[in-house]
Amino acid sequence: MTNGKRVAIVGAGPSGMAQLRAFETAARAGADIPEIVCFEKQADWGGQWNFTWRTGLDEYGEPVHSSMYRNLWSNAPKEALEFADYTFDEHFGRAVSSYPPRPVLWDYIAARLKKTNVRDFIRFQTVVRWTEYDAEREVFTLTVENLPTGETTTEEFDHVVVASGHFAFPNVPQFPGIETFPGHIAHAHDFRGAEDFKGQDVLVVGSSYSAEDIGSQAFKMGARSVTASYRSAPMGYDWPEGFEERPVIKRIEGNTVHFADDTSKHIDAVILCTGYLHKYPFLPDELALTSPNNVYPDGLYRGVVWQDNPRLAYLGAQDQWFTFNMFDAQAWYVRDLILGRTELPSETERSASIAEWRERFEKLSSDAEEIRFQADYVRDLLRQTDYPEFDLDRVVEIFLAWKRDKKADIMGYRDRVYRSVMTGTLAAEHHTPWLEELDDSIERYLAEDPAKTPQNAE
Ligand code: FAD
Ligand code: NA7
Repeated sequence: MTNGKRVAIVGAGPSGMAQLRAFETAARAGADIPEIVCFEKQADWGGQWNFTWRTGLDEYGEPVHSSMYRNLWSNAPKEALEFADYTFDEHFGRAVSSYPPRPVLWDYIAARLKKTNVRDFIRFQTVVRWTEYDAEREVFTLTVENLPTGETTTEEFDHVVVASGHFAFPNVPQFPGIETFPGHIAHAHDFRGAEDFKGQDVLVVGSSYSAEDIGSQAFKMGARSVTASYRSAPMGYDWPEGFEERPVIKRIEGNTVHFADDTSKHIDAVILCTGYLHKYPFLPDELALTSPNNVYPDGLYRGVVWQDNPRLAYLGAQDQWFTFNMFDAQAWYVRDLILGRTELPSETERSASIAEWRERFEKLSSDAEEIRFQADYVRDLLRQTDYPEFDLDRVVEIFLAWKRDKKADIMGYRDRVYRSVMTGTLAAEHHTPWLEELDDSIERYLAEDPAKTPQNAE
Protein backbone atom coordinates (compact mmCIF):
# COMPACT_ATOMS: atom_id res chain seq x y z
CA MET A 1 0.00 0.00 0.00
CA THR A 2 1.24 3.49 -0.72
CA ASN A 3 -0.13 6.75 0.63
CA GLY A 4 -0.04 8.67 -2.65
CA LYS A 5 3.27 10.42 -2.05
CA ARG A 6 6.44 9.71 -4.00
CA VAL A 7 9.89 9.68 -2.41
CA ALA A 8 13.19 9.60 -4.30
CA ILE A 9 16.30 8.25 -2.61
CA VAL A 10 19.57 9.14 -4.32
CA GLY A 11 22.02 6.31 -3.70
CA ALA A 12 21.75 2.75 -2.42
CA GLY A 13 24.78 2.75 -0.16
CA PRO A 14 24.42 2.02 3.57
CA SER A 15 22.45 5.28 4.06
CA GLY A 16 20.02 4.72 1.19
CA MET A 17 19.65 1.11 2.29
CA ALA A 18 18.83 2.33 5.81
CA GLN A 19 16.09 4.53 4.34
CA LEU A 20 14.68 1.57 2.42
CA ARG A 21 14.80 -0.54 5.58
CA ALA A 22 13.05 2.17 7.59
CA PHE A 23 10.11 2.34 5.19
CA GLU A 24 9.98 -1.42 4.80
CA THR A 25 9.84 -1.84 8.58
CA ALA A 26 6.89 0.55 8.78
CA ALA A 27 5.12 -1.21 5.91
CA ARG A 28 5.64 -4.60 7.57
CA ALA A 29 3.96 -3.19 10.66
CA GLY A 30 0.93 -2.19 8.57
CA ALA A 31 1.67 1.45 7.68
CA ASP A 32 0.78 3.01 4.36
CA ILE A 33 4.09 4.04 2.88
CA PRO A 34 4.85 6.30 -0.08
CA GLU A 35 5.96 5.01 -3.43
CA ILE A 36 9.73 4.85 -3.19
CA VAL A 37 12.22 5.01 -6.02
CA CYS A 38 15.88 4.63 -5.16
CA PHE A 39 18.31 5.63 -7.89
CA GLU A 40 21.69 3.95 -7.77
CA LYS A 41 24.33 4.60 -10.38
CA GLN A 42 26.28 1.42 -9.66
CA ALA A 43 25.10 -2.04 -10.71
CA ASP A 44 24.73 -3.20 -7.12
CA TRP A 45 23.99 -1.78 -3.69
CA GLY A 46 26.41 -1.16 -0.81
CA GLY A 47 27.91 2.19 -1.88
CA GLN A 48 31.55 2.41 -0.78
CA TRP A 49 31.42 -1.26 0.23
CA ASN A 50 30.73 -2.31 -3.36
CA PHE A 51 34.38 -2.64 -4.39
CA THR A 52 35.46 -1.97 -7.95
CA TRP A 53 38.87 -2.44 -9.54
CA ARG A 54 38.11 0.54 -11.77
CA THR A 55 39.45 4.02 -11.11
CA GLY A 56 38.67 7.38 -12.73
CA LEU A 57 35.72 6.86 -15.04
CA ASP A 58 33.68 3.67 -15.31
CA GLU A 59 32.57 1.83 -18.43
CA TYR A 60 29.91 4.51 -19.06
CA GLY A 61 32.27 7.45 -18.57
CA GLU A 62 30.75 8.07 -15.13
CA PRO A 63 33.05 8.95 -12.17
CA VAL A 64 33.79 5.80 -10.16
CA HIS A 65 32.17 6.10 -6.74
CA SER A 66 33.92 3.72 -4.39
CA SER A 67 37.18 4.67 -2.68
CA MET A 68 37.62 1.28 -1.04
CA TYR A 69 40.52 -1.05 -1.74
CA ARG A 70 40.88 -4.81 -1.96
CA ASN A 71 42.46 -5.37 1.40
CA LEU A 72 40.34 -3.01 3.47
CA TRP A 73 39.22 -4.30 6.85
CA SER A 74 36.83 -2.40 9.09
CA ASN A 75 38.72 0.51 10.62
CA ALA A 76 36.70 0.43 13.85
CA PRO A 77 35.15 -2.46 15.78
CA LYS A 78 32.03 -3.89 14.17
CA GLU A 79 30.42 -3.68 17.62
CA ALA A 80 30.29 0.12 17.16
CA LEU A 81 28.37 0.01 13.89
CA GLU A 82 26.05 -2.97 14.49
CA PHE A 83 22.40 -2.57 13.46
CA ALA A 84 20.04 -2.76 16.43
CA ASP A 85 17.47 -4.61 14.31
CA TYR A 86 19.84 -7.07 12.62
CA THR A 87 22.71 -8.23 14.78
CA PHE A 88 25.94 -9.97 13.84
CA ASP A 89 24.75 -12.97 15.85
CA GLU A 90 21.65 -13.18 13.69
CA HIS A 91 23.71 -12.84 10.53
CA PHE A 92 26.55 -15.25 11.25
CA GLY A 93 24.94 -17.57 13.80
CA ARG A 94 28.19 -17.51 15.75
CA ALA A 95 30.75 -15.11 17.11
CA VAL A 96 33.16 -13.64 14.55
CA SER A 97 36.05 -11.21 14.95
CA SER A 98 35.65 -7.48 15.62
CA TYR A 99 37.29 -6.16 12.41
CA PRO A 100 35.82 -7.99 9.42
CA PRO A 101 37.21 -7.45 5.94
CA ARG A 102 35.17 -5.38 3.46
CA PRO A 103 33.33 -8.27 1.71
CA VAL A 104 32.11 -9.57 5.06
CA LEU A 105 30.62 -6.20 6.05
CA TRP A 106 29.12 -5.79 2.60
CA ASP A 107 27.45 -9.17 3.04
CA TYR A 108 26.12 -8.10 6.46
CA ILE A 109 24.61 -4.85 5.16
CA ALA A 110 23.00 -6.56 2.20
CA ALA A 111 21.62 -9.53 4.13
CA ARG A 112 19.28 -7.34 6.19
CA LEU A 113 17.50 -6.30 3.00
CA LYS A 114 17.72 -9.56 1.07
CA LYS A 115 14.83 -10.94 3.11
CA THR A 116 12.58 -8.10 1.90
CA ASN A 117 11.32 -6.84 -1.46
CA VAL A 118 13.06 -3.45 -1.33
CA ARG A 119 15.53 -4.32 -4.07
CA ASP A 120 12.54 -3.91 -6.39
CA PHE A 121 12.45 -0.21 -5.43
CA ILE A 122 16.00 0.37 -6.69
CA ARG A 123 16.81 1.41 -10.22
CA PHE A 124 20.38 0.29 -10.64
CA GLN A 125 22.78 1.80 -13.16
CA THR A 126 20.64 4.91 -13.09
CA VAL A 127 22.30 8.17 -12.21
CA VAL A 128 20.47 11.25 -10.98
CA ARG A 129 21.62 14.08 -13.23
CA TRP A 130 19.57 17.06 -12.04
CA THR A 131 16.94 18.14 -9.55
CA GLU A 132 14.53 21.04 -9.78
CA TYR A 133 12.06 22.21 -7.18
CA ASP A 134 8.75 23.85 -7.99
CA ALA A 135 7.92 25.81 -4.85
CA GLU A 136 4.32 26.46 -5.88
CA ARG A 137 3.46 22.82 -6.49
CA GLU A 138 5.94 21.59 -3.83
CA VAL A 139 7.34 19.01 -6.20
CA PHE A 140 10.83 17.97 -7.21
CA THR A 141 11.55 16.99 -10.78
CA LEU A 142 14.46 14.61 -11.13
CA THR A 143 16.23 14.00 -14.40
CA VAL A 144 17.87 10.61 -14.43
CA GLU A 145 19.95 8.69 -16.94
CA ASN A 146 19.87 4.98 -17.48
CA LEU A 147 23.58 4.38 -17.99
CA PRO A 148 23.49 1.24 -20.17
CA THR A 149 20.89 2.69 -22.60
CA GLY A 150 21.77 6.38 -22.28
CA GLU A 151 18.06 7.20 -22.00
CA THR A 152 17.18 10.24 -19.88
CA THR A 153 13.80 10.62 -18.22
CA THR A 154 12.17 12.98 -15.72
CA GLU A 155 9.94 12.13 -12.80
CA GLU A 156 8.23 14.06 -10.02
CA PHE A 157 8.61 13.44 -6.30
CA ASP A 158 7.26 14.97 -3.11
CA HIS A 159 10.43 14.31 -1.12
CA VAL A 160 14.07 13.69 -1.97
CA VAL A 161 16.51 11.90 0.32
CA VAL A 162 20.12 12.53 -0.62
CA ALA A 163 22.16 9.45 0.29
CA SER A 164 24.94 9.84 -2.24
CA GLY A 165 27.83 9.79 0.26
CA HIS A 166 30.63 12.32 0.65
CA PHE A 167 33.81 10.29 0.27
CA ALA A 168 33.80 9.98 -3.51
CA PHE A 169 35.08 13.32 -4.84
CA PRO A 170 38.75 13.65 -3.86
CA ASN A 171 40.26 16.78 -2.38
CA VAL A 172 43.51 17.12 -4.31
CA PRO A 173 45.91 19.80 -3.08
CA GLN A 174 48.82 21.22 -5.08
CA PHE A 175 52.38 21.07 -3.76
CA PRO A 176 55.25 23.06 -5.35
CA GLY A 177 57.16 20.86 -7.79
CA ILE A 178 54.69 17.96 -7.63
CA GLU A 179 54.60 17.99 -11.44
CA THR A 180 58.28 16.94 -11.46
CA PHE A 181 57.64 13.77 -9.44
CA PRO A 182 58.39 10.83 -11.73
CA GLY A 183 56.87 7.99 -9.68
CA HIS A 184 53.38 6.69 -8.98
CA ILE A 185 51.08 9.43 -7.68
CA ALA A 186 47.39 9.11 -6.93
CA HIS A 187 44.68 10.18 -4.51
CA ALA A 188 43.45 7.62 -1.97
CA HIS A 189 40.17 7.49 -3.94
CA ASP A 190 42.06 5.66 -6.71
CA PHE A 191 44.09 3.39 -4.42
CA ARG A 192 43.12 -0.26 -4.90
CA GLY A 193 45.94 -2.21 -3.26
CA ALA A 194 49.51 -1.85 -1.97
CA GLU A 195 51.10 -4.95 -3.51
CA ASP A 196 53.04 -2.84 -6.02
CA PHE A 197 54.71 -0.91 -3.21
CA LYS A 198 56.86 -3.86 -2.13
CA GLY A 199 60.44 -2.60 -1.78
CA GLN A 200 59.43 1.02 -2.39
CA ASP A 201 59.64 4.22 -0.36
CA VAL A 202 56.03 5.30 -0.01
CA LEU A 203 54.70 8.69 1.06
CA VAL A 204 51.13 9.07 2.31
CA VAL A 205 49.99 12.68 2.62
CA GLY A 206 47.50 13.34 5.43
CA SER A 207 47.05 12.24 9.01
CA SER A 208 43.59 10.75 9.15
CA TYR A 209 42.03 7.32 8.44
CA SER A 210 43.20 6.96 4.85
CA ALA A 211 46.80 7.96 5.57
CA GLU A 212 46.95 5.65 8.54
CA ASP A 213 45.40 2.67 6.80
CA ILE A 214 46.96 3.02 3.34
CA GLY A 215 50.33 3.57 5.03
CA SER A 216 49.71 0.42 7.08
CA GLN A 217 48.70 -1.52 3.95
CA ALA A 218 51.94 -0.45 2.26
CA PHE A 219 53.92 -1.55 5.32
CA LYS A 220 52.06 -4.88 5.40
CA MET A 221 52.79 -5.51 1.72
CA GLY A 222 56.52 -4.95 2.21
CA ALA A 223 57.23 -1.30 1.38
CA ARG A 224 60.86 -0.40 2.17
CA SER A 225 59.72 2.66 4.07
CA VAL A 226 56.49 4.50 4.76
CA THR A 227 56.38 8.22 5.50
CA ALA A 228 53.22 10.02 6.54
CA SER A 229 53.20 13.78 6.05
CA TYR A 230 50.87 15.75 8.33
CA ARG A 231 49.54 19.27 7.99
CA SER A 232 48.13 19.95 11.47
CA ALA A 233 49.36 17.24 13.83
CA PRO A 234 51.04 13.86 13.57
CA MET A 235 48.97 10.73 14.16
CA GLY A 236 51.45 9.94 16.90
CA TYR A 237 51.24 6.15 16.90
CA ASP A 238 54.09 3.96 17.96
CA TRP A 239 54.91 3.08 14.35
CA PRO A 240 57.05 0.05 13.56
CA GLU A 241 60.58 0.52 12.25
CA GLY A 242 60.50 1.85 8.71
CA PHE A 243 57.34 3.90 9.30
CA GLU A 244 57.68 7.54 10.32
CA GLU A 245 55.84 10.86 10.31
CA ARG A 246 57.08 14.14 8.89
CA PRO A 247 55.42 17.56 8.67
CA VAL A 248 53.77 19.02 5.60
CA ILE A 249 55.47 18.97 2.18
CA LYS A 250 57.38 22.15 1.32
CA ARG A 251 58.38 21.18 -2.21
CA ILE A 252 59.11 18.21 -4.44
CA GLU A 253 62.13 17.93 -6.74
CA GLY A 254 62.02 14.76 -8.81
CA ASN A 255 62.04 11.84 -6.39
CA THR A 256 63.09 14.05 -3.48
CA VAL A 257 60.41 15.35 -1.16
CA HIS A 258 61.27 18.29 1.12
CA PHE A 259 59.28 18.73 4.31
CA ALA A 260 58.52 21.78 6.48
CA ASP A 261 61.15 20.76 9.07
CA ASP A 262 63.81 21.13 6.32
CA THR A 263 64.36 17.39 6.08
CA SER A 264 64.07 15.58 2.77
CA LYS A 265 63.60 12.02 1.63
CA HIS A 266 63.71 9.85 -1.48
CA ILE A 267 60.18 8.73 -2.38
CA ASP A 268 59.01 6.26 -5.06
CA ALA A 269 55.23 6.57 -4.69
CA VAL A 270 52.87 9.22 -3.30
CA ILE A 271 49.29 8.62 -2.16
CA LEU A 272 47.37 11.80 -1.40
CA CYS A 273 45.21 10.85 1.59
CA THR A 274 43.90 14.38 1.73
CA GLY A 275 40.20 13.75 2.17
CA TYR A 276 37.10 14.41 0.10
CA LEU A 277 34.73 17.18 -0.98
CA HIS A 278 31.03 17.46 -0.30
CA LYS A 279 29.86 17.57 -3.89
CA TYR A 280 26.36 17.10 -5.25
CA PRO A 281 26.47 17.67 -9.01
CA PHE A 282 22.80 16.69 -9.34
CA LEU A 283 21.60 19.53 -7.08
CA PRO A 284 21.25 23.28 -7.74
CA ASP A 285 23.23 25.41 -5.31
CA GLU A 286 20.21 26.32 -3.20
CA LEU A 287 19.78 22.64 -2.31
CA ALA A 288 23.41 21.52 -2.21
CA LEU A 289 25.24 21.14 1.08
CA THR A 290 28.61 22.84 1.23
CA SER A 291 30.70 22.02 4.26
CA PRO A 292 34.07 20.81 5.35
CA ASN A 293 34.08 17.20 6.57
CA ASN A 294 32.85 17.58 10.14
CA VAL A 295 30.42 16.07 12.63
CA TYR A 296 27.81 18.84 12.38
CA PRO A 297 27.56 20.41 8.91
CA ASP A 298 25.64 23.67 8.90
CA GLY A 299 22.19 23.96 7.32
CA LEU A 300 20.79 20.61 8.38
CA TYR A 301 18.15 20.41 11.10
CA ARG A 302 18.83 17.39 13.31
CA GLY A 303 21.71 16.71 10.92
CA VAL A 304 19.32 15.61 8.16
CA VAL A 305 16.61 18.09 7.17
CA TRP A 306 17.67 20.77 4.68
CA GLN A 307 16.79 23.96 6.51
CA ASP A 308 15.90 25.94 3.37
CA ASN A 309 13.63 23.20 2.01
CA PRO A 310 12.58 20.56 4.53
CA ARG A 311 11.25 18.27 1.81
CA LEU A 312 14.88 17.49 1.08
CA ALA A 313 16.89 15.40 3.53
CA TYR A 314 20.51 14.28 3.69
CA LEU A 315 21.67 11.03 5.26
CA GLY A 316 25.21 10.34 6.40
CA ALA A 317 26.43 13.88 5.67
CA GLN A 318 28.47 14.00 8.86
CA ASP A 319 32.05 12.96 9.41
CA GLN A 320 31.59 9.51 10.82
CA TRP A 321 32.55 7.91 14.08
CA PHE A 322 29.17 6.22 14.14
CA THR A 323 28.13 4.77 10.81
CA PHE A 324 25.51 2.12 10.07
CA ASN A 325 23.40 2.53 13.22
CA MET A 326 23.61 6.34 12.91
CA PHE A 327 22.33 6.10 9.32
CA ASP A 328 19.46 3.99 10.69
CA ALA A 329 18.64 6.59 13.34
CA GLN A 330 18.60 9.28 10.66
CA ALA A 331 16.56 7.22 8.21
CA TRP A 332 13.94 6.31 10.81
CA TYR A 333 13.56 9.97 11.72
CA VAL A 334 13.29 11.09 8.08
CA ARG A 335 10.76 8.33 7.45
CA ASP A 336 8.61 9.51 10.36
CA LEU A 337 8.69 13.09 9.13
CA ILE A 338 7.59 11.96 5.67
CA LEU A 339 4.88 9.72 7.11
CA GLY A 340 3.65 12.61 9.25
CA ARG A 341 4.27 10.64 12.43
CA THR A 342 6.61 13.33 13.69
CA GLU A 343 5.94 17.01 13.40
CA LEU A 344 8.54 19.25 11.85
CA PRO A 345 9.21 22.25 14.12
CA SER A 346 8.89 25.78 12.71
CA GLU A 347 11.72 27.35 10.74
CA THR A 348 12.69 29.48 13.76
CA GLU A 349 12.76 26.50 16.09
CA ARG A 350 14.84 24.53 13.60
CA SER A 351 17.28 27.42 13.26
CA ALA A 352 17.64 27.63 17.03
CA SER A 353 18.29 23.90 17.22
CA ILE A 354 20.95 24.04 14.49
CA ALA A 355 22.61 27.00 16.23
CA GLU A 356 22.62 25.18 19.56
CA TRP A 357 24.21 22.02 18.17
CA ARG A 358 26.68 24.03 16.09
CA GLU A 359 27.74 26.00 19.13
CA ARG A 360 28.41 22.77 21.00
CA PHE A 361 30.20 21.33 17.97
CA GLU A 362 32.50 24.34 17.72
CA LYS A 363 33.71 23.80 21.28
CA LEU A 364 34.80 20.20 20.67
CA SER A 365 38.52 19.84 21.18
CA SER A 366 39.33 16.12 21.19
CA ASP A 367 38.34 12.88 19.47
CA ALA A 368 36.75 11.64 22.69
CA GLU A 369 34.56 14.76 22.84
CA GLU A 370 33.56 14.31 19.19
CA ILE A 371 32.61 10.69 19.82
CA ARG A 372 30.44 11.67 22.82
CA PHE A 373 28.93 14.49 20.80
CA GLN A 374 27.99 12.14 17.97
CA ALA A 375 26.57 9.66 20.48
CA ASP A 376 24.36 12.43 21.90
CA TYR A 377 23.30 13.34 18.38
CA VAL A 378 22.29 9.75 17.63
CA ARG A 379 20.55 9.50 21.02
CA ASP A 380 18.52 12.60 20.25
CA LEU A 381 17.36 11.06 16.96
CA LEU A 382 16.58 7.69 18.50
CA ARG A 383 14.31 9.34 21.05
CA GLN A 384 12.11 10.55 18.19
CA THR A 385 11.48 7.14 16.61
CA ASP A 386 10.70 3.51 17.34
CA TYR A 387 14.13 2.25 16.21
CA PRO A 388 15.20 -0.37 18.80
CA GLU A 389 16.99 1.38 21.64
CA PHE A 390 20.59 0.52 22.41
CA ASP A 391 23.12 1.65 24.95
CA LEU A 392 25.03 4.48 23.29
CA ASP A 393 27.26 4.97 26.32
CA ARG A 394 28.57 1.46 25.82
CA VAL A 395 29.25 2.21 22.15
CA VAL A 396 31.22 5.26 23.29
CA GLU A 397 33.22 2.99 25.62
CA ILE A 398 33.98 0.71 22.66
CA PHE A 399 35.23 3.66 20.62
CA LEU A 400 37.43 4.82 23.49
CA ALA A 401 38.82 1.30 23.98
CA TRP A 402 39.48 1.14 20.23
CA LYS A 403 41.42 4.41 20.43
CA ARG A 404 43.48 3.06 23.35
CA ASP A 405 44.12 -0.21 21.52
CA LYS A 406 45.36 1.68 18.47
CA LYS A 407 47.69 3.74 20.63
CA ALA A 408 49.04 0.57 22.20
CA ASP A 409 49.59 -1.35 18.95
CA ILE A 410 48.75 0.29 15.63
CA MET A 411 49.64 -2.83 13.60
CA GLY A 412 47.86 -5.19 15.98
CA TYR A 413 44.68 -3.41 17.06
CA ARG A 414 42.57 -5.29 14.53
CA ASP A 415 43.30 -8.51 16.41
CA ARG A 416 41.45 -7.21 19.50
CA VAL A 417 37.91 -8.25 20.36
CA TYR A 418 34.94 -6.35 21.83
CA ARG A 419 31.54 -7.26 23.22
CA SER A 420 28.34 -6.58 21.27
CA VAL A 421 26.20 -3.84 22.76
CA MET A 422 23.16 -5.40 21.12
CA THR A 423 23.55 -9.04 22.21
CA GLY A 424 26.36 -9.17 24.77
CA THR A 425 28.30 -11.65 22.61
CA LEU A 426 32.06 -11.35 22.88
CA ALA A 427 33.69 -11.36 19.43
CA ALA A 428 35.87 -14.33 18.51
CA GLU A 429 39.59 -13.96 18.02
CA HIS A 430 40.38 -14.22 14.32
CA HIS A 431 42.36 -17.27 13.23
CA THR A 432 45.10 -15.13 11.64
CA PRO A 433 46.56 -11.79 12.79
CA TRP A 434 45.72 -8.88 10.48
CA LEU A 435 49.40 -8.29 9.66
CA GLU A 436 49.78 -11.85 8.34
CA GLU A 437 46.42 -12.29 6.63
CA LEU A 438 46.57 -11.77 2.87
CA ASP A 439 43.22 -13.27 1.89
CA ASP A 440 40.23 -11.05 2.64
CA SER A 441 37.52 -13.33 1.23
CA ILE A 442 34.43 -14.34 3.22
CA GLU A 443 35.37 -18.01 2.72
CA ARG A 444 38.72 -17.55 4.37
CA TYR A 445 37.27 -15.28 7.07
CA LEU A 446 34.69 -17.86 8.09
CA ALA A 447 36.92 -20.91 7.61
CA GLU A 448 36.98 -23.20 10.67
CA ASP A 449 40.33 -24.54 9.52
CA PRO A 450 42.20 -21.75 7.70
CA ALA A 451 45.05 -24.12 6.84
CA LYS A 452 42.69 -25.60 4.22
CA THR A 453 42.07 -22.23 2.54
CA PRO A 454 45.38 -21.19 1.04
CA GLN A 455 45.99 -17.45 1.04
CA ASN A 456 45.39 -16.08 -2.42
CA ALA A 457 48.08 -13.45 -2.58
CA GLU A 458 51.07 -15.74 -3.01
P1 FAD B 1 28.18 5.70 0.16
O1 FAD B 1 28.60 4.42 0.75
O2 FAD B 1 29.21 6.56 -0.45
O3 FAD B 1 27.03 5.38 -0.91
C1 FAD B 1 26.48 6.37 -1.73
C2 FAD B 1 25.80 5.72 -2.94
O4 FAD B 1 25.20 6.73 -3.74
C3 FAD B 1 26.76 4.97 -3.85
O5 FAD B 1 26.29 3.65 -4.06
C4 FAD B 1 26.78 5.79 -5.15
O6 FAD B 1 26.99 5.01 -6.29
C5 FAD B 1 25.40 6.43 -5.12
N1 FAD B 1 25.31 7.68 -5.87
C6 FAD B 1 26.10 8.77 -5.73
N2 FAD B 1 25.70 9.75 -6.58
C7 FAD B 1 24.64 9.26 -7.26
C8 FAD B 1 23.80 9.79 -8.27
N3 FAD B 1 23.94 11.05 -8.74
N4 FAD B 1 22.82 9.00 -8.78
C9 FAD B 1 22.65 7.74 -8.32
N5 FAD B 1 23.41 7.19 -7.36
C10 FAD B 1 24.40 7.94 -6.83
N6 FAD B 1 32.76 3.14 7.63
C11 FAD B 1 32.78 2.20 8.59
O7 FAD B 1 31.83 2.07 9.36
N7 FAD B 1 33.85 1.35 8.73
C12 FAD B 1 34.90 1.40 7.88
O8 FAD B 1 35.85 0.63 8.03
C13 FAD B 1 34.89 2.39 6.85
N8 FAD B 1 35.91 2.46 5.98
C14 FAD B 1 35.86 3.37 4.97
C15 FAD B 1 36.91 3.39 4.05
C16 FAD B 1 36.89 4.27 2.99
C17 FAD B 1 38.01 4.26 2.01
C18 FAD B 1 35.81 5.19 2.87
C19 FAD B 1 35.78 6.16 1.74
C20 FAD B 1 34.78 5.18 3.79
C21 FAD B 1 34.79 4.28 4.85
N9 FAD B 1 33.77 4.22 5.79
C22 FAD B 1 33.78 3.26 6.77
C23 FAD B 1 32.70 5.24 5.82
C24 FAD B 1 31.60 5.07 4.76
O9 FAD B 1 31.37 6.37 4.34
C25 FAD B 1 30.32 4.46 5.35
O10 FAD B 1 30.59 3.18 5.89
C26 FAD B 1 29.20 4.29 4.32
O11 FAD B 1 29.64 3.66 3.15
C27 FAD B 1 28.48 5.58 3.97
O12 FAD B 1 27.30 5.24 3.36
P2 FAD B 1 26.48 6.23 2.41
O13 FAD B 1 25.34 5.42 1.88
O14 FAD B 1 26.17 7.46 3.14
O15 FAD B 1 27.47 6.62 1.24
P1 NA7 C 1 39.67 12.91 6.30
O1 NA7 C 1 39.34 12.19 7.54
O2 NA7 C 1 38.77 14.01 5.87
O3 NA7 C 1 41.15 13.48 6.48
C1 NA7 C 1 41.79 14.24 5.49
C2 NA7 C 1 43.25 14.41 5.85
O4 NA7 C 1 43.89 15.11 4.79
C3 NA7 C 1 43.48 15.23 7.12
O5 NA7 C 1 44.52 14.64 7.87
C4 NA7 C 1 43.90 16.58 6.58
O6 NA7 C 1 44.74 17.29 7.43
C5 NA7 C 1 44.66 16.16 5.35
N1 NA7 C 1 44.81 17.23 4.36
C6 NA7 C 1 43.85 17.88 3.68
N2 NA7 C 1 44.39 18.79 2.86
C7 NA7 C 1 45.73 18.73 3.05
C8 NA7 C 1 46.84 19.43 2.51
N3 NA7 C 1 46.67 20.41 1.62
N4 NA7 C 1 48.08 19.09 2.92
C9 NA7 C 1 48.26 18.12 3.84
N5 NA7 C 1 47.25 17.42 4.38
C10 NA7 C 1 46.01 17.73 4.00
O7 NA7 C 1 39.79 11.91 5.06
P2 NA7 C 1 40.20 10.37 5.03
O8 NA7 C 1 40.29 10.00 3.59
O9 NA7 C 1 41.38 10.09 5.88
O10 NA7 C 1 38.96 9.64 5.67
C11 NA7 C 1 37.68 9.73 5.03
C12 NA7 C 1 36.87 8.51 5.26
O11 NA7 C 1 37.51 7.42 4.62
C13 NA7 C 1 36.68 8.13 6.71
O12 NA7 C 1 35.32 8.10 7.05
C14 NA7 C 1 37.26 6.74 6.85
O13 NA7 C 1 36.35 5.84 7.41
C15 NA7 C 1 37.74 6.36 5.51
P3 NA7 C 1 44.21 18.24 8.62
O14 NA7 C 1 44.13 17.33 9.80
O15 NA7 C 1 42.89 18.79 8.19
O16 NA7 C 1 45.26 19.25 8.75
